[in-house]
Formats: sequence, structure tokens, C-alpha cells
Amino acid sequence: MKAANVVVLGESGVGKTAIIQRLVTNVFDTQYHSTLGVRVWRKDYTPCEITFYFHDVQGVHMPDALLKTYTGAADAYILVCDAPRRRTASSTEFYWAERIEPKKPVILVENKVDMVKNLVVHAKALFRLEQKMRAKGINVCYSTVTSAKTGFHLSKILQKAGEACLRTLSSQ
Ligand SMILES: Nc1nc2c(ncn2[C@@H]2O[C@H](COP(=O)(O)OP(=O)(O)OP(=O)(O)O)[C@@H](O)[C@H]2O)c(=O)[nH]1
Ligand SMILES: [Mg+2]
Repeated sequence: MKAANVVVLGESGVGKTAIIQRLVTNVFDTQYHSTLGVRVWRKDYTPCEITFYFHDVQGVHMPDALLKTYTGAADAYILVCDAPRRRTASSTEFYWAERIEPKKPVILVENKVDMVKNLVVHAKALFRLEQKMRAKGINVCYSTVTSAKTGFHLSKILQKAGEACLRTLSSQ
């Protein structure tokens, strides 16, 4: 198995920990325990023969020099915003996207879609965000709406992250 670092970034409360926990343990916790610092979660993913190390980074902004120690070690990123709060998408575009290495692959996620009425509106907004990120030179390789609560569209993230990490590892 190859080791791959996936660094998960986004504003506080968007559901980074919930997504990772669902991917690794298939559990969803309704309680909010804000992450302090960075927590690393391990998951073997046999279809790609990869061991993921998901770096669950606190959403509270930390000094750029410290954040860089995590973003620099990434083989891929997952950037998360949430559907009920539009400003979290702006933060993805103008804060988090400016603190990653642009050539490394990015999976763009709009989470908590179980809370919205019109999914099509959100899918279209995510598509526009993806276009804007690409225009900034960010290497978005996949984008999806998700729900960590219901598990909606989460399985694709493992597959796309696995493929992205294999590309990064083979180019090194
Ligand atoms: N309805 C719903 N709630 C969610 C979903 N994902 C996460 N939540 C809830 O949102 C809250 C915040 O989730 P977290 O995963 O802790 O958020 P985070 O991005 O890790 O936040 P920080 O650690 O502070 O950066 C928790 O109460 C979760 O239960 C989702 O898909 N749907
Ligand atoms: Mg967290």
C-alpha cells in the first residue's frame, strides 16, 4: 500500500470532521466538537492500494506559516464549504484556495445538502465555483455536493481522492 496525505480544508462548522469520520468509520455525530489543530485519520483504500492519511485541519484560521506545513505535505486537497451558508463558498475561493499549492489536485465539496430544498440551485452554484477556481489556476479534478449526515455522494470522494493521489505520487 502507498501512503497518501489528503489535507481537508474549509471554514469552521462546514463538516470536515463529519465527512472524514463518515468516510473512515461510517458514523455521523450530530454534536459539534470543533477541531483544535490538526487531527490525522487513517484509512486503507484497497481499490487504489492506498493508505489515506486524512489531515483534518481546524477551520479557525491559523498563521499562514503553520498552515503551510500541512498544505505543503499534501498529495491532494479536499476543500469543503456548506450549502446553507453561501459565505463559506467565498472563503473557499478567496481564503483556502489562496493557501494551497495550485498544481496539486483539489476535490471541491459542498456539504450539508440534506438541509437545502433546491439541490439543482446548489449544484449549479458549485459548478460556477469550480469554474472560478479553475480560472484562478487551481487544479480542481472533481466537485460534488454531499451530505455527511445521510452519506449522499460520499463514496466518490474516496475514489477520486485515490486516483488524484496516485497521479501526484507517480509524478514525484
Ligand atoms: N445536517 C447536516 N449536518 C452536518 C453535516 N455535516 C456536518 N454536520 C454538522 O455540522 C456541525 C459541524 O460539523 P464538523 O464536522 O464538526 O465541522 P468542521 O468543519 O470539522 O468544523 P471545525 O472543526 O470547527 O473546523 C456538526 O454539528 C455536524 O453534526 C451534514 O452533511 N448535514
Ligand atoms: Mg472539525
